[in-house]
Amino acid sequence: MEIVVQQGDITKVEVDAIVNAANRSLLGGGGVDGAIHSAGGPDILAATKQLRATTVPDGLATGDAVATTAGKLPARWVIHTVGPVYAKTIDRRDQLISAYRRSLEVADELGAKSVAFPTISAGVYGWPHDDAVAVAVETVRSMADQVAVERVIFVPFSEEMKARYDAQLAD
Ligand code: AR6
Repeated sequence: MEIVVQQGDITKVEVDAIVNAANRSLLGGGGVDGAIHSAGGPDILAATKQLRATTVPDGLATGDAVATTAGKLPARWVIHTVGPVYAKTIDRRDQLISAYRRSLEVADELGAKSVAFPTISAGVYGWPHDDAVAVAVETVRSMADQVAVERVIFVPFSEEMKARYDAQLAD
């Protein structure tokens, strides 16, 4: 598996699947979730509503992932995952690891060869940036031989986050 970093807007990345840092409702929000729904158009929301009406009536569990169409985005699928909200006194790191693992497993089931990830939980959900990037890189690396995904693209929004990925990947 090739792992690369490409700073910018994940909605513009040409890949088989882009991962969305969604919330349990799957019905949209701010941050990267809002950007994906607004760039991808209404087909994505129609598909997540359909999931809520069928397979995940109570919403998606934190750490799990599901796929929908990518609508007008230059990708075939959006894989919606839900990272944990950061809390100083509760260790939710396993849920963050699970969000990456399940996203890659769903990508593998779809037959996606290239997958782009935002930094899950690092925005509204408040995860410390250094650890958010460490979990992202460690988890994807640990799964490299378990999935047929050939290329993972980490897409940091800011230069500060790009530098963190570069440092983590150089280790
Ligand atoms: N491309 C790449 N990265 C982005 C983009 C973009 N277009 N926009 C933001 N980021 P967040 P979370 C970065 O808050 O912390 C939503 O309301 C951002 O700078 O999007 O998992 C959901 O509905 C940060 O580094 O996701 C949930 O309610 C990273 O993406 C909640 O936010 C993740 O920030 C999820 O919070």
